Amino acid sequence: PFLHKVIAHPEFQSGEAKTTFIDNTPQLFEFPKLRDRGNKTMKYIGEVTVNGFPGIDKTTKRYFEPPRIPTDIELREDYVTAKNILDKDGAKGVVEWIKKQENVLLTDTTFRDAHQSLLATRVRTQDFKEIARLTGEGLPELFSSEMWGGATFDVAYRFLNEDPWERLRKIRKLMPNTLLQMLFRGSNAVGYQNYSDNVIEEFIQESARQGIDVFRIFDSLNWLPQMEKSILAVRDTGKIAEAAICYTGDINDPSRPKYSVDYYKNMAKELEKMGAHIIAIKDMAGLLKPQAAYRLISELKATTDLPIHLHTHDTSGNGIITYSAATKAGVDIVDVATSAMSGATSQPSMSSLYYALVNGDRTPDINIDNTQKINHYWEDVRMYYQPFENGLNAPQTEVYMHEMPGGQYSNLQQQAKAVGLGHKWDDIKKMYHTVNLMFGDIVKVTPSSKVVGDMALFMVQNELTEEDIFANGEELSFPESVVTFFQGDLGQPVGGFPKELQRIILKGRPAFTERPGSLAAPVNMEKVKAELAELVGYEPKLEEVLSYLMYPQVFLDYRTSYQNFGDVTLLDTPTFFQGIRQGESVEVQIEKGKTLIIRLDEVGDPDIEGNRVLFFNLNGQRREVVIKDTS
Ligand code: 3PY
Ligand code: ZN
Repeated sequence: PFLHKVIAHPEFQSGEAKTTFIDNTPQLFEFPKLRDRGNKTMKYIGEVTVNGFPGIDKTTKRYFEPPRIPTDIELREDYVTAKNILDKDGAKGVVEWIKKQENVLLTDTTFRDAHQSLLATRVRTQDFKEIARLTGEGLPELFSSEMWGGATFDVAYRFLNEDPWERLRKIRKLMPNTLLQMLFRGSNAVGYQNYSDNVIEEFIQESARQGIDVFRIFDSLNWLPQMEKSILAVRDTGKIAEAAICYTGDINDPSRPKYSVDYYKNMAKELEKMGAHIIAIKDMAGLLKPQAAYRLISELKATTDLPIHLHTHDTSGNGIITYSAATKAGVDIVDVATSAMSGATSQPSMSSLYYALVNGDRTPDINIDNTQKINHYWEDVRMYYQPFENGLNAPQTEVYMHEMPGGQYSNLQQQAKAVGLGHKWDDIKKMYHTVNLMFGDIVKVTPSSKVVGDMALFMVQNELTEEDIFANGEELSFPESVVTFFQGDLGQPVGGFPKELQRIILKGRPAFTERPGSLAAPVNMEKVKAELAELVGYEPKLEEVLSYLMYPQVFLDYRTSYQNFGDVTLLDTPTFFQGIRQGESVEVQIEKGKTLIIRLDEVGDPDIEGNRVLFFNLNGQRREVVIKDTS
């Protein structure tokens, strides 16, 4: 019947139909398009139903009540948000506005660092979409929402079959009056290696164009030359350049003089000179103890006129005390997460901080009832992701020993499990500490923290001690990331590389001390675009070229998965991770007013090649899908 309608159409009959025929008469093509989307969606559901999702036990399906979506968020009419000020008065206007605030301001990290640090970055766009608008409307006083960058870019493609740019666009639309903030790894952008300067600039421009307002820029070794291009590129877009100083060590510990108060003060001054609008202290592991926080923030406030934004992780359980001390010392903004997604390796809780400061000085100006209501939603949604929990549900003061970033903790744990070293996790944490000292006590944050993690895994896996490395290192073949790190690929660590270890690891290979970006030729974007067009079979958008430059194989795999399964972001999370069982049905809203109702009637036995026929019912029509059972 579909073909008959097309053939019978006068334009088709006239023999003049061009490709615009499809655009001009979409109603004729709707049915097959819908059918195609239905087939792809059933293929995905069939695939997870039969073969499971990586990291999730497929034998016992878990069922959930729908999350509590708040229905009675109180609105604050006419409130002028930080985003409204940016759009009207620019970055300078926002800086002036921050300085005028009496209360401590909040950044909500629920959409980025919180789930990166608790749930291996696995929270899906579908679950943000449900709550984003209510968060923007219910918490207009927030300075910003951190919702992009860091590991979210890579994990979206790699594990969630999602396009991170699409996530950005969706959240942008749902939160028009909230500053959207991203974490940007300086010359490493959202990757693990250095990129040419023009790639960094293009990435920043495109991210700003698509909705990022605040770029938190850091370098994984605190090496200033790696940050300058990014700061300037952000300034050029008119958005806010927040330059971050990574905090490590302990300024109050006289036995660790390398990272002293003066070290941080000097860095702040340099970043101010480079053009930063805001200075962030990025305490990625949660090492900043309360009294050190008071001292550091007081000294920084006396050093620079720029606002200070403090980021910590609550791994030790001391986060709220640290923020309370920092607030007393005059910190302008602190990073918190909704309670159900806070604590442990994540940020301290937004509502705990509110109550810690209520009826006193500088209490955050938020609607605490709205905060609680939004938190109910997250209490429920977090359950979906239970298989990705890192198991750390109590304070762990051991972090002061291993100094592992909150965002790395769950990732390295997964990496260890993947190579069969899950049971050696305690040894790996100790080795991480040893490796840091062997490397000369470096700043550890993505990607430098990954190098330390790779080396620690390598040593535990091969049962090597520090002495073994120095005695027999010539015969060992070190992980690639370790070799390129010692060559200078990530830049120069504070105080330089330890010479003897560098000699052992490089085995005569050259090392350089120049900024890697200054050695790399600019990337010919047109050429890369043509290369990608060849691979995907259509003219890619700039954002796709950038994704391909950051993660070539991951991006191509995502495209293949998209070809096979279509837009899987539309599935609810329990179905996405676990599929459906015989007799169950699921509704997938693919567009406003267009819903697929998919029921699984029967799962056939595998044939000799392992193929199973799955009998579905799609909107009342019987359908068969063949899935290869890989078990
Ligand atoms: C990242 O770069 O992903 C981080 O979260 C660093 O803390
Ligand atoms: Zn962090």
